[in-house]
Formats: sequence, C-alpha cells, structure tokens
Amino acid sequence: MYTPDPLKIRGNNEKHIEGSKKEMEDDLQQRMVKAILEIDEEETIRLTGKALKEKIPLEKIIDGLSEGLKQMGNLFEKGEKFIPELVIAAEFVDKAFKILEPHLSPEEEKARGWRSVKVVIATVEGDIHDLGKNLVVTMLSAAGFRVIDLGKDVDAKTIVSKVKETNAQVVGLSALLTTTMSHQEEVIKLLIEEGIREKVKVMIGGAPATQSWAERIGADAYAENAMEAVRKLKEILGEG
Ligand code: B12
Repeated sequence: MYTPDPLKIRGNNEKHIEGSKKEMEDDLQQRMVKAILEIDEEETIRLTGKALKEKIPLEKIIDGLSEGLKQMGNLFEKGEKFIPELVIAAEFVDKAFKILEPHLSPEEEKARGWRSVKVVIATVEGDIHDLGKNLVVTMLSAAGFRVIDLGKDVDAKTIVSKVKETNAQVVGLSALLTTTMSHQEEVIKLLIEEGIREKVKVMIGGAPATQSWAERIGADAYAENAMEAVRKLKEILGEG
C-alpha cells in the first residue's frame, strides 16, 4: 500500500508556496515598471503600498522601482522618452521610496555599534542625480551610521573640508554621469593632498561606477546598490 511521505509532501508544498511567492514578487515588479513607464504616479504609489502590505521584501520593491527608472533612462537614450517625463517619473518614484523609509528602521542592538561612525556623503560636482544617493543615506542611517548628507552637485573642496570638520571616518561619493565620475577621483586626490587619505575610507557608487573603476581611482569600496553599500561598509570597517 502506498503511504505518502509527509516530508516529501511538505517539501513540495513549500516549493509551491515559494514558487508562487516569487511569481507574485516578479509580477509586482513588472507592474511597477509598467506603471513608471506609463508615468502613472497613482498606480506606482498604490503598488508600493500593496507590496508593503503583502510583505514583499523591501529589496524587491526597491529593485522594481529602480528598474522602472532604469528603463525610462534607456528609452530616453533612444529618444522615446523625454526630460519632462524623466523628471515626473523621478519625482513620484522618490515619493514611493519615501513610503518605504519608515520600514527601514534600525535593529537597535546591531545599529548601536555603528553610531560612532560618521559618513559624509554627496553626489559629486555637476551631477544632480540624488535618488540613488538618498537611498544609500536611508539604508546607512537605518543600519545605525551617522550620515552627514551634503546633497547633490557638491564640489571636491566642500566634501573634503566637511570630512575634516566632522572627523568623518567614511566618505560616500555618488556619480550618475560618465562626465562627472571623474570627480570621484578628484575627491580622493584632494584627500591625499590634504594628508587625510589614510584616515578615511572612500566608498563610491552610481550607475557608471564599477569595481574596476573603484580600484583604478583608489577607492576602498564600490557598491552596486544601497543594501550592498551597508554590507560593504561594514566589511571595510572590519565586520564580516
Ligand atoms: C531619474 C534620472 C534623472 C533625473 C534625476 C532626478 C534626481 N533627483 O535624481 C533627472 C530628470 C533630473 C535627470 C537629469 C539628467 N540625466 Co538622468 N537619469 C535618470 C535615470 C532615468 C534614473 C536614475 C535613478 O534615479 N535611478 C534609480 C536609483 C535608485 O538608482 P541609482 O541612481 O543607480 O542608485 C543606486 C546605485 O547606483 C547605488 N548608488 C548610487 N549612489 C551611490 C553612492 C554610494 C556611495 C554608493 C555606495 C552606492 C550608490 O545605490 C543606489 C540605490 O540602490 C538614469 C538612468 C539610469 N540607468 O540610471 C538617467 C541617466 C543617469 N541620466 C542621464 C542623462 C544624460 C541626464 C541629463 C544629462 C539629461 C539632459 N540632457 O539634461 C541630466 C543631467 C543633469 C545633471 N547635471 O546631473 C544618462 C547618463 C548617461 C551617461 N552616460 O552619463 C542616464 C544613464 C540616462 C540614459 N540612459 O541616457 N536624470
């Protein structure tokens, strides 16, 4: 007589549940991308709320929203979308990111250990892209770091003098344009000139930045996204 193996049954069910959860996440991400490309603010905000309600991991929600903007950028490059659309989409995606912020609250115990680490962060000179940098600020703050956000379009001198003034142990530099990423290198050169390069860790990011660019300019770390920024920073500061 056939006796069903309870373990097997549970395994299959779990797989099924896991599978359908993944489908739900993928579907939601696709709908987010579609809403952003259609410049549909209401739908984007609604989907963000729905994703939170359904306990979709924050990382997935952020990925969905970021992917939407990325595809907007690709269409802009092809001449199929225009600056006003890019501006509007960027504004309402920022609103959606803000909805997520309260859910990124620090795990007090773990966060406490990082309170003494000050991070000066900025988008470099000539560059007004700040959504990604703002996400990094949110995630680093949530992880417990004391973040001093200088905003966007910030020149190397201002960044370095803020590092000196605050005795920050870390500098985060964001650049979204191939024409502005050279300013990440400029900041590192200025830190050397001022004799404080050894005292600070430099972490860089932004769409055109890569690990090899980080190595070329002598940065201590590169992170592809805000979650990785937290992981990498802890790593270079000696945890993990
Ligand atoms: C939104 C957007 C805009 C908005 C910016 C609004 C804002 N407040 O930020 C507006 C409309 C203003 C804009 C303007 C322009 N843009 Co624009 N923009 C974009 C777009 C579509 C999305 C960027 C974005 O916000 N992504 C979502 C966020 C969450 O992702 P992210 O920025 O990559 O950040 C993540 C990581 O990179 C990383 N990260 C980011 N910063 C940091 C920092 C540190 C320290 C670390 C560790 C990690 C890290 O973590 C973040 C979070 O996960 C990109 C397309 C793209 N593929 O990136 C084009 C894009 C960057 N823009 C582009 C261009 C050309 C411009 C303009 C020159 C257009 C023009 N002709 O005027 C201007 C530039 C103005 C200026 N001087 O800066 C080009 C750049 C091309 C190039 N090779 O340089 C892109 C790639 C579009 C394209 N394909 O052509 N843009």
